[in-house]
Amino acid sequence: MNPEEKNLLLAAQKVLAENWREKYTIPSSKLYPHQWSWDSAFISIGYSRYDQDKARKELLSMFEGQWSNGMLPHIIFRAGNSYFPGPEYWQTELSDYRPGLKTSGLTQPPVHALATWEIYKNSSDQKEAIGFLEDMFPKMLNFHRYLLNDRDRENSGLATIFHPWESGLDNSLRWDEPLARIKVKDLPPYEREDTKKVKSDQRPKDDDYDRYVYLIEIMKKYNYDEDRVYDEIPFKIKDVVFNSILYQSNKAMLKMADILGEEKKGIETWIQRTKESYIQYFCPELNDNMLLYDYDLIAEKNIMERTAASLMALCTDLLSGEQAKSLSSWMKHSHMCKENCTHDHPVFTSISVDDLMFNPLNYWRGPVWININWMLYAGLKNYGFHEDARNLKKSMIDLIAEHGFYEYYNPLSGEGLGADNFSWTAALFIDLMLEEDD
Ligand code: 9WN
Repeated sequence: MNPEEKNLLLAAQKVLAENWREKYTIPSSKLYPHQWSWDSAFISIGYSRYDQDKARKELLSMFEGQWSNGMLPHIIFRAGNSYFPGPEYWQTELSDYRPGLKTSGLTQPPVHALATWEIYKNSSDQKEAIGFLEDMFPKMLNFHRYLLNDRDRENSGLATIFHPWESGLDNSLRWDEPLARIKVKDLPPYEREDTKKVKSDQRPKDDDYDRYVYLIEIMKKYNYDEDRVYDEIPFKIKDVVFNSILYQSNKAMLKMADILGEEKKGIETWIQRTKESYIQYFCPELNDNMLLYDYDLIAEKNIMERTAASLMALCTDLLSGEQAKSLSSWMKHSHMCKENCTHDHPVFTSISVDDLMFNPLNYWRGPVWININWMLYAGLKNYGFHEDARNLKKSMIDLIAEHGFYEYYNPLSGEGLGADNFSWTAALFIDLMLEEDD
């Protein structure tokens, strides 16, 4: 590593050190002062490269918030800092399943088993690593059981999400149509905190927030009872990103079960079910380029928006070599990338720059996100597209090196947007810098 790279690595570690709070890491002090679920998983992957103790604490502390029905909430409210909606708004005391800690009442993509596996692989102390697997395995099994039972009435091996926040890609174009159908009634007054801290043109619209809040009102009305919410909530999606991650996480669970000598049958059944439904739900007419589209259970149709989510099959092992090749060549020739960049190779945008709705500044509606690119990078490597993977890695590193550790980036100028000193950007940067080259 040259001195410049060393400095960058130290700068990334400094971001994480500043955001570390005894046993967990906040995503960013400006906007997100609590502990978030999938953030914790990405962050722990970064720590696993240089501080195993923090990596383990990060994930274990996240599961302190797990509900007794297995649900892992998307936020644990740790400190008194302002965020809307805060614990007093969620009123999770309405649920019989809530934990002792204050949490939100919905979940986020299950990246945790993948992260646990990375921590295990990157550990140099075998005994500690196994002890960690032993601690994590039952918790994650419970979480996945919840997702594939309570959240899969269709028995499809694909979990249903009830809220855009559960996708992690909150105001993605994919949710416009399902959200537009929702008629908001009797909304209690509320005040947004986010737009006091970040310019509003970089954040979701007020109309979207009304719907986010309204969906929580419905969950509260039914005391977070999964069955009743499944019946009543007007947003029910089989999300392709969420389920691609869940499937790969189950594969990681199998490897852990092997090491721990745990029963594998249940996990194998889930995997088999997902395998049988994945293409049927997400890629109804087998198209040549294998693009994937979420399935809207209420409208009973796919959401035909081309976004980075359409590429996520690459992060699973569900494609044949041929299918992966056509998806990756579609990626190369598509406009899902930062076109006017100064680098030789693109990083992927959240939606196509050709799309009429493309907005280079607004959150999940155009900007570049490092976690999405990092997952696509892993997918390219897994399918053996090593040169493409190397190019993507270099572009991510260059983008961060030039513009800093931001939440997201303007694809046209590279400018950092949203929150600064953003933890998962720093953590995944560390992972890229410290991984061994293929
Ligand atoms: C709502 C913390 C989270 C990420 C999400 C991202 C954003 C929250 C918000 O920040 O969502 O959960 O207030 O906008 O969309 O992916 O986990 O970094």
